[in-house]
Amino acid sequence: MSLHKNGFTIKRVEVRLLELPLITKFVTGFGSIDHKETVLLKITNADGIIGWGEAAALSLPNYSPETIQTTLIGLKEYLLPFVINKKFEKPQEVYESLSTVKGFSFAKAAIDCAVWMIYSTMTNESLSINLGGIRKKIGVGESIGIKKSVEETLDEISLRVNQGYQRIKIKIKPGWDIALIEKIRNKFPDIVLMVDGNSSYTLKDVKTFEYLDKFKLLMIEQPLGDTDIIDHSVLQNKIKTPICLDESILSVEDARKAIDIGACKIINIKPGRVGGITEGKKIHDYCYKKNIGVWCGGMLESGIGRAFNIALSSLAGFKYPADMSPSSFYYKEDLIDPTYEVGGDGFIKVPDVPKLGYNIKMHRINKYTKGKFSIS
Ligand code: OSB
Ligand code: MG
Repeated sequence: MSLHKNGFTIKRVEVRLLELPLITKFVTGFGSIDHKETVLLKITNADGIIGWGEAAALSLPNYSPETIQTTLIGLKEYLLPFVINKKFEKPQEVYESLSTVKGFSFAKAAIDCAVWMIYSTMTNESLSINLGGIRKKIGVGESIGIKKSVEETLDEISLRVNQGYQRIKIKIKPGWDIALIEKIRNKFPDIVLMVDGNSSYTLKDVKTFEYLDKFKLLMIEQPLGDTDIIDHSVLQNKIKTPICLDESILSVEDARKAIDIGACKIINIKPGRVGGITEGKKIHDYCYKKNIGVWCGGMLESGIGRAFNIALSSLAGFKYPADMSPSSFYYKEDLIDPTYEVGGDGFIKVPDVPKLGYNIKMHRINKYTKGKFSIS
């Protein structure tokens, strides 16, 4: 630990915009993702140690107000000027130093994660160990988008269940819900099943959710609007199935308020949505104390972003499987090689080596880069 007793100074930051072609498009209650733009950040410290981070915002402001384009502006104009040439003692301080900038969670997450990777190199311990993780492997599930037909959905479920995925999450929207879930339950009475509404319902749809109660769903994720935590508490009072919040929770303070008013029983923690793994761990720690279950969601990140999701998921309170839709289903090639591997038991091994824990493929990053700039 002596290496970091003098802290570290962020000397250079390179920002890249990538476009990763999607083999399969991903359709949700908020719209369709046809190609995946993503932002990668490479931070170099004064000792030449490198850290990578990913801002996996979406191209359109449908899931969150931040988009790939505003991430780039946020990094360049508001966030990177705060950290460049500054000296920090602990990785958490970097995220804290950005607190006067509101929003830009995905951009902040990229910085935060890159700094944790540098810290992992400095301490010569894995990301998981640095975060206080205890799990050696994490359970995973798939998030299945809205398909053209029920049959296609059933086929996808069969495939993943046979591959070992521990739970199946189905995207729903008004008109693509009860009939679908009924058919899924008829064919798969015992699988661990949940749904995600991606904010596409309102309290006018209470009956739909009362009806869904009979399908033994593990949870219902973000049925109502992102700012509707009061309405979520009304809905939670009317149904037995636990509500899990995704879009509504951007910070540990949001988590505290949602839990206090009974808006949810479970929280989906995504490093990108909450500003990184520093804030993600805070939300975890708070929920752990309150006995609120958490799990790690995804944003179809490349393997670079996924590496941080996996490390975070190794904390004790991550008691439900993480969203880890298979890389090979969406991407012809990942930016890490080999990519994370889901075993037949539905677990991914948590890397026990320092840095990212996976090999970054620089030629692939270069191949998919559409633009870049750097600050030093
Ligand atoms: O709501 O969880 C979501 C992807 C993009 C935007 C929102 C969501 C998702 C997913 C993907 O469900 C899950 C994954 O990354 O495997
Ligand atoms: Mg969700």
